[in-house]
Amino acid sequence: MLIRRRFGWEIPEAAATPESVALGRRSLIGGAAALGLAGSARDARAALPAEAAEFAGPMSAPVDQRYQPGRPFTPTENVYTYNNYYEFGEEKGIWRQAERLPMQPWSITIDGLVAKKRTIAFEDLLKQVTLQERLYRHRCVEAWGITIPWTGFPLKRLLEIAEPLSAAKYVIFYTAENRRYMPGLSEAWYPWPYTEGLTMFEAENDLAIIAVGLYGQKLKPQNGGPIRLVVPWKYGFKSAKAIVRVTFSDKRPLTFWAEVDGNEYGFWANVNPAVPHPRWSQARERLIGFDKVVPTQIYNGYAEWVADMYKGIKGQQLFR
Ligand SMILES: Nc1nc2c(c(=O)[nH]1)N[C@H]1C(S)=C(S)[C@@H](COP(=O)(O)O)O[C@H]1N2
Ligand SMILES: [Mo]
Repeated sequence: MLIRRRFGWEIPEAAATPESVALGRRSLIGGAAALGLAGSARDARAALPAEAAEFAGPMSAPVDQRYQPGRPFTPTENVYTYNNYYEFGEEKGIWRQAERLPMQPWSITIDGLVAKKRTIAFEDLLKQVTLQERLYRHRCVEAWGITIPWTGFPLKRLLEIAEPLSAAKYVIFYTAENRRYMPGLSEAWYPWPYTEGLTMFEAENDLAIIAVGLYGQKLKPQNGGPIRLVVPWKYGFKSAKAIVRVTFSDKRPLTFWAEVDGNEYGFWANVNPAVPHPRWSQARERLIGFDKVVPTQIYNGYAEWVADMYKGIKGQQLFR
């Protein structure tokens, strides 16, 4: 039975640990060297196990100019050190632990309602796609936002590779469970593995991407490396990190946070400033790294590309 408890990332930003405290803590544990900032990247990498060091490196691609984020990029050090990743723990500062996650070898199993079940090695998948850079806003349900350049490819391309049957209505993402490296997995009240899903029509939307890079570098483990989902018009919890299995189904999956508390976190989770979370407003968001609060936009500013998908859907909680 699930006991109702308060989770770190459910706490509205005003009540959460102020970032200045996190920054202070970071400088205590080694400042720039520990962060791998310019000039010290080599030292930082030397501290990682061989697999992790090998995985670091460039992952750049031409920018898709259609999507302009409309606000400055979040400083890299904030994006690399302020994360939600419950497999590693409930705190924002799990990056040092996460950076040890071995990402080689990595493969993705494709199964369920598909022409042919199979497992593809990460590097073989990369050979079948054309990478591009997408400059996206990201809006966490906790009322904070970041702005980041992802390197990746349309999720639609993964669907072409997977060849789902026409009976498939949902695509479901299951994510890594590495007990040795992910201490959060021993918190047994969470319904591991972290699971997310989309309807097929959402998955075919051009905005939905699979990311393998960030800021022109291979995706770091704390940001979901080596491979994650990015659906920028939805609350951040939909964008599952560290994908190991993609399943096609005719049934809606029970996703991770909906299973934890379906009243607070649903399947659709589209961003809407007018629909408050049961315990806080969604009208505004704090921009991490800028000490600035801005109004939240409907569909996180992506209505032009996504609103039509939901026109015929009535009587469902589209915004939670
Ligand atoms: N596997 C997994 N994916 C996850 C999460 C998680 O805990 N585990 N957290 C989600 C949440 S709540 C957010 S806001 C984003 C955070 O991504 P970032 O740390 O790269 O900014 O990842 C999402 N994907
Ligand atoms: Mo989030």
